[in-house]
Amino acid sequence: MNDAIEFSSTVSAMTRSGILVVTIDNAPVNATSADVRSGLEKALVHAEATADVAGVVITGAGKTFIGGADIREFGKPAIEPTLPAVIEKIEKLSKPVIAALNGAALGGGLEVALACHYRVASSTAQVGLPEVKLGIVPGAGGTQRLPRLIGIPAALDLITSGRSAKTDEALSLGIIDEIAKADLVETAISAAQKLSGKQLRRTGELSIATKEAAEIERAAARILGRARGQKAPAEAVRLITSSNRPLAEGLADERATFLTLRDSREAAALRYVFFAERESSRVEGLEGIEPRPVKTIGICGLGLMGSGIAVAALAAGYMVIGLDQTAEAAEKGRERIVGLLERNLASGRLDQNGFEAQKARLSVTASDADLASCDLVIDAVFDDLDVKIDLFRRLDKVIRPDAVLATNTSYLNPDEIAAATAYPERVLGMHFFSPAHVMRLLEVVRCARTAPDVVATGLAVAKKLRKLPVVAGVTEGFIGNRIFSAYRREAEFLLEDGALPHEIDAALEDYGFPMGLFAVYDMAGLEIAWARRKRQAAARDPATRYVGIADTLCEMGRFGQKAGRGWYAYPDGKRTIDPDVTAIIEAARAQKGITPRAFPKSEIQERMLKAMAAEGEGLLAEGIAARPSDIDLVMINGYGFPAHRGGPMFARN
Ligand code: T1G
Repeated sequence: MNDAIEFSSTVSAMTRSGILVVTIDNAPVNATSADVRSGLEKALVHAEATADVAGVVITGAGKTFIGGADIREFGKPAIEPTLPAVIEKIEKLSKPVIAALNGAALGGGLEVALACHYRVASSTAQVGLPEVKLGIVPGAGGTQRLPRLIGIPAALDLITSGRSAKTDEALSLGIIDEIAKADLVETAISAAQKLSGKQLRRTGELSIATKEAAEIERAAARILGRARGQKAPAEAVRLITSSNRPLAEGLADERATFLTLRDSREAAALRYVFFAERESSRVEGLEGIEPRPVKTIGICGLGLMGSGIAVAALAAGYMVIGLDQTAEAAEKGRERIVGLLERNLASGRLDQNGFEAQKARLSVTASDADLASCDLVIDAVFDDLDVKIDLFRRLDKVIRPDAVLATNTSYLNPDEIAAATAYPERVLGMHFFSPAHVMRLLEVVRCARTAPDVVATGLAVAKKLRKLPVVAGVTEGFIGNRIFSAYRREAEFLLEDGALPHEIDAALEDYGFPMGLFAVYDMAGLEIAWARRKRQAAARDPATRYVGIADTLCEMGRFGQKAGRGWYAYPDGKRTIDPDVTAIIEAARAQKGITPRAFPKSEIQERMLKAMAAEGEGLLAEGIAARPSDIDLVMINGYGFPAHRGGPMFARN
């Protein structure tokens, strides 16, 4: 072993047993920045020119191999060498180049590995080409080399979903050649020694199996159907399914497509979302504040929300104590939770050991006193102020003064709940979205008297639950439901002005929402919002515009899908435009003397976006939301706003 050679400030190497071991050390994720690329290129030139170097191993420092190209360089002037140029050099080197995957090999990171002549991975590594999640396609050979290695159908699945594959799957697919049983780099060095002087397997020269034409067509159709108009998945399909052509031709097409998409609005939106997700848990005033330790979580109310929260907490490794009003109800809650765990087991998301371990960490009770050992208690009982205040007063008596109390209310004022307790500083809102074990979004609501370390605890627990936390202040509906109310209000104004529910829904689906507002409304049921409107009626300002059409539907028992009719009718469960609803809307217009007019999709979309962004401005001005990107994350992760549009605040720019 000789001295280290610095090929750049982020790339160094040592020769070990005649093999040049090149390490990329570019925190935090070893992204292939300009410095990494030039360092790699110099290392390859050195290896090629140095007689006593028989091969090369490339690996990363820390827990990541290469997290991809440096996204922060996007949109900036290109600096040579480009990643494709470095990758071509790897593939064409006359000496074996081994990729030693010490952790995540994503995007450009996997593309580097694909150009190597052999890939060995540690058992904790993961591989993927997530570029479509950034509105782009792999731009350094991924769409051309991956199909050569694993076939078109498997490449289509990985690239158009952007998902990662763990090492077992990567080995069975043929992406990697070996999982290191001993030291990773030693394993790679011996692979290089074995391949030295041998015919090297260059991925780019491999031919592509073409026998699965029908399967490929079916897969492509499915993917395009799911893309909902996004460009990147469609371009990825085109590049992968046409990869059976000369490599250079495919690479040139891929690169041109990558560069076009990279500079697109869609990619800018998804990059914005990428960094926004990493920003959301950075909260002013919490720098250096340690969260309180949480090992055991109590959950009050084991209905739909409570059982979902319990499953998320068990999956995150917490002890869970579920409380319900009676022993029967508590037992029903356990069955519901265990039922969800069994579903995870059946779908392979959980193995038998995991299932047993999670079940073992769950206990249920009908006695408040059994929550005494909890570090955090989350209320998921019926959304009624008196019910919640009574519960919090009872909990105050049994749990430790330093334990944290959280309410999952969606619309009540958590300040009023906190004020009813002995230690309001330990109360905050943790607003989960249904189903709570699936939906990523978690609004962490800071009440007027919530202590900073309690907010920090909410954020830390959210991260451990693998949720996307967004901090919100106290207002009716916090960030999400407040914007949703504005969005719903504008949609109802449009109804009076001349549009119909299916036209508004079509405009929203055309924009990229998975489902239009009125269809969502019918699915969720109209009665909860009606009850709230009735509660608010006395305080409503008669001067503000109010649309009573939804009230009329509710008075007629049209509560939505489960009632067989709402904004739509559901003969045999199928959503159908209902002329009765059109008549109700026309009558409402006539009553107000409104002359309806037709609305093109674009105008409907514009009015809806404007209403959401205007409400967002209000939230920022009131300090309820800390930054526009937090509002966008809430709407994308909680209300189906298409991520490739960036969210209502991004979209207004
Ligand atoms: N470029 C620049 N910064 C990045 C980055 C990247 N590729 N990946 C992560 N970061 C930053 C991130 O913003 C954060 O910064 C810090 O690293 C830690 O990230 C040609 C063009 C690798 C699994 O899409 O999935 O290659 O907030 O909190 O949870 O085909 O980061 O601390 O200032 O997420 O440990 C394709 C993106 C790029 C992978 C690590 N690659 N990254 O997760 O840390 S496009 C990706 C991730 C491409 C080529 C194309 C994850 C991770 P800060 P983190 P983590």
